[in-house]
Amino acid sequence: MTDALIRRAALELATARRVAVLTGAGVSAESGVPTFRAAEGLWENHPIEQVASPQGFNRDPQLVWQFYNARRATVAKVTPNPAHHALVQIEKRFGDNFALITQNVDGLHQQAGSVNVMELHGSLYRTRCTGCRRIEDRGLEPLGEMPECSRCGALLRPDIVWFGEELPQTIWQEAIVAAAQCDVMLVVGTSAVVHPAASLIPMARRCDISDEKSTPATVIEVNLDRTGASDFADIGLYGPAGELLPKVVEAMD
Ligand code: BV8
Ligand code: ZN
Repeated sequence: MTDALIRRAALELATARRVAVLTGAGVSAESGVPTFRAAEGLWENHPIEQVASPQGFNRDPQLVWQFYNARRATVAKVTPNPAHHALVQIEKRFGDNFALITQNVDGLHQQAGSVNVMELHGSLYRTRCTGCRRIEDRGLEPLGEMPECSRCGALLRPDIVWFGEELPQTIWQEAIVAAAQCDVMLVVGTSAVVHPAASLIPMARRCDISDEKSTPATVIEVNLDRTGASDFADIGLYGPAGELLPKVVEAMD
């Protein structure tokens, strides 16, 4: 059953003009990066509002930095997996007609070689000053318990979009255009719970009426299980992305 679905997915991709990909934590799972909502996931041990909200940061910035320093240390030790590499292969085939929209903050897509990456929720690599708002790429070096700005001395925060915070508007607008104009949207490793990122999937189905081709995009979901996005998916490939995506790419040739 899966082989036939893989061939169908490969055919849809091979005949597409524009491809958009939406990834979530599941695409990094086989690299060893914990996801959020699985058992033992990140949110199980760290209530969201405590460590991924501005209120939580204002209440206990040290706890928040502990959470993010630990995630930076984890990501520093892992490498991209075959799912990341398969997406690089697809981008190479489509060039400028390819957009990779990620909810992930681990930088593994870029490390694998993806170029057109839209980070909807920021990056573990960057800090933002709570005083002068300077944004810096600090790699994944340890930042200390309460890192301060070298320019104004104010407390730094991760340059990450927390719950209740707006997404970076330029990137969000680019993601909307990519979703509306694509012929195929590949949705990989997301529970499709978080908005507005998850709304890109129905957006792709509705298509971009200003575009000459007004057919809705074909949505292909790659996930271990069915999710809230599955109802929008024309093709569902259920299993590890690190195994399925390379097979789809291989079948595209
Ligand atoms: C905003 C940074 C307004 C943190 C993140 C009620 C209904 C709808 C929406 C809301 C609501 N109440 C509140 C909201 C809004 C809220 C929201 O969506 N809440 C959810 C929880 C209901 N959204 C917001 O607050 C957003 N902001 O709305 O602002 C606004 C507007 C204008 C002006 C001011 C304000 C901000 C959302 C961003 C929050 N930040 N990340 C950090 O990362 O440290 S979100 C967080 O969840 C991560 O970014 C993560 O990427 C994202 C989504 O999770 P997933 O990536 O999907 O990960 P998850 O673990 O859930 O799932 C993994 C999947 O992979 C699973 O399906 C699993 O089966 C699969 N998988 C596992 N292994 C594999 C695999 N698949 C394939 N292969 C494998 N090997
Ligand atoms: Zn500063």
